[in-house]
Amino acid sequence: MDIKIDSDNAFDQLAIRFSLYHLMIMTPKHDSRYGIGAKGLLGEGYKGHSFWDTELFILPFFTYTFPEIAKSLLEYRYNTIKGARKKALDNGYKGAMYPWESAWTDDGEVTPVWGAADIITGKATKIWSGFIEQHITSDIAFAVWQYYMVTKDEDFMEQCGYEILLDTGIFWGSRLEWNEKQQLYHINNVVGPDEYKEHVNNDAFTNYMAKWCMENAIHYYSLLKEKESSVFNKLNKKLNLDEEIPELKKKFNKVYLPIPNEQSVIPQDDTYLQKKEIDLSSYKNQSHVGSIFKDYSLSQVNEIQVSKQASVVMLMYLLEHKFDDTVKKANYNYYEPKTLHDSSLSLSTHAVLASDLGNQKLAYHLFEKASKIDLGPDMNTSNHVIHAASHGGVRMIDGTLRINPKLPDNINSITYPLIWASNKLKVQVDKNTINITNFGDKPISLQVYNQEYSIENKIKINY
Ligand code: IFM
Repeated sequence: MDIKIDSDNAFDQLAIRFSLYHLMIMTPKHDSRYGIGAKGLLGEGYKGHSFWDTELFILPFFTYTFPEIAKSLLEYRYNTIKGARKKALDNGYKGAMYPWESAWTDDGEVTPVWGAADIITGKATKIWSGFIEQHITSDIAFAVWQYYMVTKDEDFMEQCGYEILLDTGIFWGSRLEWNEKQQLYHINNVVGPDEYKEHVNNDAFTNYMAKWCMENAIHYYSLLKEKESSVFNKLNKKLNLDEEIPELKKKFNKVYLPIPNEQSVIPQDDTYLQKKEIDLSSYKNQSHVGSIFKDYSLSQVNEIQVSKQASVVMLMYLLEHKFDDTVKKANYNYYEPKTLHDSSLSLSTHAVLASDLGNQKLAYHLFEKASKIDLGPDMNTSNHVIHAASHGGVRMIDGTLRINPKLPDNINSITYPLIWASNKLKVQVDKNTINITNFGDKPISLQVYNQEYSIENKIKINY
């Protein structure tokens, strides 16, 4: 699993190994009744609960290097599906609505209801995430699909994966709200990944990911039905697929997605772009996260164009093939200056997108900042123990392995292992060449800088 970095700054290698070490020690590999706590193994921050941090930020590392561990983590989500169904039912929906925070397998939703005191009223602030931060349901489906695309593990899909993909799609179908005026389905009253905006309608990340989740459910329903497999019959009986999925299909084309405006900016939600703008410089230069709450309460922050963490930018990273570079750049440039990176999940996503957009200097700067969250000179950043998710990190685009390295100036080479469909690979990247060795017994296909390659043993590509 070692990622070797030859960098002018020796700290980079240390930081990567620090992350690898924590990823390995904090993950319960032995028992799929446990997930990863958002603060790792070292302490009790977030009560050891599992969030979307696992599926979108940590799991890719395991999917590409230790697929059996990734499988165990996904089985944990399968083991909690009962609680997800209960949550859906309690809220008047169908299917599986995953808890925002998850603990023991049949606990269901465990997000605390009350948090820190509001600086204006002195009263405890309600934590809405457990009620309305719902994108986790699509995030889990996305991770299942990503694991399947990378590993081709049909066995897991038959035991657990298809059921998660189908039942999460069914949830979203029942969650949609018809908007008579627009003649479209909306998703109202949610918290998206940007937790500084509560009770918003049509959060871009939530809507796009929900639509992706529905599309995936429809796709796998058709595929399984066509094969007339025993899995189909079992799931059809359990989830009433022949009724639910045609219903979902009818709604699918009418799901509203916020589209880029004239400046190519996708509105983060129905009201974000109309909110007031303030000078954020002191908060952008803060030494400790959350400094905005010394001046504003959460409900005041709700009315300002300021974001806690990557939200539209996170969407551009996950569904990157759906947006062109103009849109990616416009959104990055619009939202990053308004983002305080008050969540440790934010810097790594921005670093990857900055690199995609060709700004290697910025990408390296953000990578450095991200790697100092738990390992930097400011000891207070880890008061509540490490930030598990900022130690995750590699890409598969729509089922295809893609390697598009862009080394920042101070990094001379990177070497890392990967497992693709049970084939072990070694990737070595330096300033001008990429060497890929396939130790497996099957040739693998992949894309490097938009060129298709098939690798049986070894390939050297000059770039
Ligand atoms: O899941 C995250 C969330 O995105 C931001 N607040 C902290 C959670 C746990 O890390």
